[in-house]
Amino acid sequence: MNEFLKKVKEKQKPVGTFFEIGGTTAAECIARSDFDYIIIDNEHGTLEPESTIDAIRGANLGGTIPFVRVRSHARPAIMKPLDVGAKGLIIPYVETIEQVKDIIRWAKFAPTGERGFCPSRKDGWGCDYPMGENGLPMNEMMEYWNKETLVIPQCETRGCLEHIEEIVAMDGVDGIFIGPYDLSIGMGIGGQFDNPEFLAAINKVKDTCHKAGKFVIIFTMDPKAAQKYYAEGFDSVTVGLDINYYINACSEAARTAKN
Ligand code: 3PY
Ligand code: MG
Repeated sequence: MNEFLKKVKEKQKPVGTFFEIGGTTAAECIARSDFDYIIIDNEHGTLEPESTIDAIRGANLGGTIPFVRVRSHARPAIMKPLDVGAKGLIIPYVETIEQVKDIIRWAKFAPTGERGFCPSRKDGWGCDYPMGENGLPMNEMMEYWNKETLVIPQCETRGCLEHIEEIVAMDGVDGIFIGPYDLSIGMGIGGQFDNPEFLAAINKVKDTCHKAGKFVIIFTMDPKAAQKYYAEGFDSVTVGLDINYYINACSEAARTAKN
């Protein structure tokens, strides 16, 4: 079973952070911390396919779960992170059911979707899950990967919020990631995370996910807010960006030295 899904099912409160700094060493270091997963950010971050594979290697070495936030909904942007070993995709700015159908098409193998197959890093270039006479039949391998790699659209537009029941019900959508900044901007109440309208929206997303047997992740910059989200029943919280932890720790050390 996908390691993140296992932690969700066991109510372990998996906590993650965005990986923006880049580099195998930085990924390996953050993977040694208590974060259960990192989201290698190809949307707001600067990472490209080649730097993404390096970050995934670092995450694997340090022992954390590598997710990738993709840069677009196009086939190469969806397929490549999965081929190089991402265990799940966070898909930003989903607005329509049609978009989600396309994302599933590229991210999941048949019969759920139409993901293309080639031995690649995900399966040790065919060494980990050999095909053929002594290996797994192709259909079993596709079924394995469909379960192992998660498709997690972001709910951060009015469109996604309005269609949340249909989106969450889709076979191939494993869970939802709430992007509070963009969602609140889309609702015309940017940054008002205590606004009753915003709270009603995120609770609706959470309840809809749970009714459909899917998980829900929410982002916050504030670790204290994460405690509240777990208490309210969110399955996972992504807290902040690695880059801020780095800046803050450096500043704190310098300030302490001077005082
Ligand atoms: C948002 O809050 O819009 C996000 O996408 C979190 O990164
Ligand atoms: Mg966003």
